[in-house]
Amino acid sequence: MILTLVMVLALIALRATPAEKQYRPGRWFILGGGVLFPVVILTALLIYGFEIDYPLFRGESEPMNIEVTGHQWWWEVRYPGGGGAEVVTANEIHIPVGRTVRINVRSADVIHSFWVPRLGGKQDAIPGHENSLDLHADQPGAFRGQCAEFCGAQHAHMAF
Ligand SMILES: [Cu+2]
Repeated sequence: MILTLVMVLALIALRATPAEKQYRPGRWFILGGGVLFPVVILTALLIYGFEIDYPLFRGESEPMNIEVTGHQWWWEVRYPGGGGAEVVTANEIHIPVGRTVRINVRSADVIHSFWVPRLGGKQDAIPGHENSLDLHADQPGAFRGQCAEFCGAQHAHMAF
């Protein structure tokens, strides 16, 4: 909208006759269009931007960690217990809604790829190396995951 306004004013200026070009707007035009207008618009955009960004900053200090290890052909899931017993599941990951969960991905044999399409991108599970990725579920539900790296004969069954 502002671009259109500027373009229209530029066109008017370009098409002006020499007599019209002698016109000098008052000080109000310079102060209004050159100072007041940008300050008001940029302040409004700044506030709007903070509104959008705020959820990103509201920050959970420490994300919940879940250790996931790829095996031929299943996923081992460990929930490190803070002082309590460690919980281990296979091919099933339970995460809280509305909280960022850090998935630490490893492999016990070949390269796999951890992927829950509706919650985030892919992360490779590489033998001897740990990768991590953050998942965030905004709504409760069941989200299918799949190994996204061909890892052997039963690769297609490596879902979670
Ligand atoms: Cu796999």
